[in-house]
Amino acid sequence: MAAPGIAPPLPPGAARKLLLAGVTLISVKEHHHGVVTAVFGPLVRVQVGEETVVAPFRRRLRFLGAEEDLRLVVGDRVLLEGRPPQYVVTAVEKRTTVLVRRSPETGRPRVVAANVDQAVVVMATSSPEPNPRLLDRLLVACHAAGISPIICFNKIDQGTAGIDGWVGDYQDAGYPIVLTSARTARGMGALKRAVAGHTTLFCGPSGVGKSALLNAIHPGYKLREGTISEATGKGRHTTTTAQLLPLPGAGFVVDTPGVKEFGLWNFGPEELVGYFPDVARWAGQCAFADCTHATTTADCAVKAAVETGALSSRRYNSFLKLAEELARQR
Ligand SMILES: Nc1nc2c(ncn2[C@@H]2O[C@H](COP(=O)(O)OP(=O)(O)O)[C@@H](O)[C@H]2O)c(=O)[nH]1
Ligand SMILES: [Mg+2]
Ligand SMILES: [Zn+2]
Repeated sequence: MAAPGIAPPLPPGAARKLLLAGVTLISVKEHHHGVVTAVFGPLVRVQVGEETVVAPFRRRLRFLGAEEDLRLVVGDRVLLEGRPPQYVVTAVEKRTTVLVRRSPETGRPRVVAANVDQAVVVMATSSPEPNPRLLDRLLVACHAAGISPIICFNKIDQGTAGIDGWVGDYQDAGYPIVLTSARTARGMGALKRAVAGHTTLFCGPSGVGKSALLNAIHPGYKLREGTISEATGKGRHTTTTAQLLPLPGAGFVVDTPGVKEFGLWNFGPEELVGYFPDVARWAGQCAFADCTHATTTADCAVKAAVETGALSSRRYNSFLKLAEELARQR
């Protein structure tokens, strides 16, 4: 028994617990909620209510979810301390979705954006030439992230010859498709309806018209558009950082820099079939529960569908290539 007026000795660990409790108390004292709209090295732009602030972030940021990439990205919901306009970002709320790519430099996961619910994957019908293999990768990455993809073929004012041979593959797979021209505004009504009320990431190669489409959705964005070099047909990189923009009405859109490649992250070849809706449809009918739909010849419903033309051989080959790549990454 401790003598009256003298505090009993603290049990081991209690001081630390009190300290932690104290720290928690301090951090909940005066915090604000915001959403990251752009990241510039050590500073982030954050929407806090009606206000846009540029703030630094704590070196030891507290992530409230178990995240793979401990760096702030656009779309992150954050807690800030301080008083306007002197804020510091102290914590990051659990991310509901993350679109993750494997960094081509380090091989590590890099989150492109957090908390988006759908993605518009943009390809031009020409200049730059559409890249269906990259399109397949981006679609798979969206499925893996739990983000609904919409395919947008832009620049239809230049004709659709570049996609006529294979656009049907994506219709058969059940993807929503919009054909647009940011230049003539054709198809823009459908695209606007598709993004209204959602948080939508625009992704795809450089020069396909992502920024132009967003400017056509809302001219107030005044996003810089690239110029197409006549000689190479390649867009110049004008969007250098992703940014989150509020839509008039409700929702947000995210403009992203162009991607040349997109490394897949954090799932194995056996999950891939679930991310190819057209392959999955036939895989469900396959006689072998553990069929990889690749090497087996007899009774594979997927291979049979390719042979009869019910499943696109181009999509099937894309599936095989990605499955091999994922198996190598093991
Ligand atoms: N002909 C045509 N050109 C377009 C269209 N959309 C964008 N562009 C042009 O394509 C170039 C690249 O556009 P940009 O929006 O910067 O592409 P991003 O890199 O995907 O953001 C610019 O010169 C745009 O004017 C379109 O629908 N038709
Ligand atoms: Mg751009
Ligand atoms: Zn099979």
